[in-house]
Amino acid sequence: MPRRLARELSALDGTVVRIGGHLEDYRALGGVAFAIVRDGSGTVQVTLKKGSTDPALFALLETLPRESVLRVDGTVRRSEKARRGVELVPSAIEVLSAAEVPLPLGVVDKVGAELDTRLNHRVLDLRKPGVRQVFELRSALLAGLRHAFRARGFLEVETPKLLRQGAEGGATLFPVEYFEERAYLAQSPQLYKQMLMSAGFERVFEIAPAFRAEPSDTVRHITEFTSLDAEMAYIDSADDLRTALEGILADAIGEARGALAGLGHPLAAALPEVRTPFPRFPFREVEGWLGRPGADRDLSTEDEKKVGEVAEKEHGASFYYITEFPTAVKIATFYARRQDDHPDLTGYFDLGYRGLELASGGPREHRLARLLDNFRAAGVDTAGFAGYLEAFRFGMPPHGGWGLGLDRLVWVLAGVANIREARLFPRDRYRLEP
Ligand code: AMO
Repeated sequence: MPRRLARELSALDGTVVRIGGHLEDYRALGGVAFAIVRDGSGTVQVTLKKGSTDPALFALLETLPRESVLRVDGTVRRSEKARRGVELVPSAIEVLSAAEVPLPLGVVDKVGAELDTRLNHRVLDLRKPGVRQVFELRSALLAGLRHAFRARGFLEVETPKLLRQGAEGGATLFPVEYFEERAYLAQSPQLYKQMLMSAGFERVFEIAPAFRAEPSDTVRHITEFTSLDAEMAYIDSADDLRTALEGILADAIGEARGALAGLGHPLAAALPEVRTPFPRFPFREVEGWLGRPGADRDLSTEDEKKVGEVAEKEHGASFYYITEFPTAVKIATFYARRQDDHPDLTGYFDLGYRGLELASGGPREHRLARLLDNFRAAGVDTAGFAGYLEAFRFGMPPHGGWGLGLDRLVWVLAGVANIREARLFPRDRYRLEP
């Protein structure tokens, strides 16, 4: 007999079916007993009645630990009192896998456990429907993002994650023993997405893990995150990038909202109607709001929050760009192009959402001589960058791109408290397991 899902049963009144799932709860009340079985689509009430149900089934469920995995065969019957309007009257129950007792983490407990406890026992935590919903939102968003990129002619690519050199500064590189050599885990696909511009691919995107040895223990940093990267050739200005990015986000979030709403998903309403264009605030203006005009200092977390407040209060915007980062702030970003008419400014921008940096990007330096100047200014040795630099020697179109932290986007859209909750099995300074 093929297995049916909990959500299918309301249409199957009177039918003999098989279900499978975890035993969420069992309650005996005199002559009747109720077992709640949870599968990936919801729960089923299995109703046992003294006199008509095999007494062995009562005995089995009485002693079976919560969260054990069961298979139940039975008849679907209308019931006013059951949650979905139907219950299952069992004829046979088989235990497929018994759970140990006690459970280290309750699955239906109303009392919230500490995040650390939840992450230590993440498999049990993920069984909670509210936790699973975050990943349903994530999956819907990924589908929407892929469609939005493809609709704009972007090719999805995959670049190496084992590298000889990093692109985002030595402090956050993870070294790896690589036979007789030292390699590093990729902090970003930066160098490769640019090389693909020289390869003539023109528009690429990648959704892949990025690794940063990020020692700070914050709600916004993890050591393994999913980076959503894009690169576009023949751009005329940074605004070409911003227009593409905001359009992709608006389309992807809109598609995800539609898809989730169609399923009656509780998080559909959490996805905002995204209005474009997003306001653009030049960095020099933002420095004024922060009371330090011309200071050329990068934004701290507190600064970012302040900018988010101004965007919300004065511009009614959740999403916004901070544009034209000064060269002094981006000096380590050797691949960032300085403006030809304003060499103290780059075309670099951040995408913010209510005080959180979601993405950063900008036009790249595609002229080899100037790129080498940037390496020198950044104090970065070109040894180990031969493959990257070769891409500039045989014809490189002007180009630019951005990197967006997918976990940050899911975190804020799902409305969970910590970026770790947006990943199935997060990695941070103190967590390599589970
Ligand atoms: P950047 O270093 O700003 O830029 O990273 C891009 C985006 O990635 C996310 N992010 C992180 N998310 C979680 N935990 C972390 N430790 C973490 N570090 C970064 C953020 C950030 O905005 N190569 C450039 C992009 C480009 O210019 O195309 C880059 O990596 O959301």
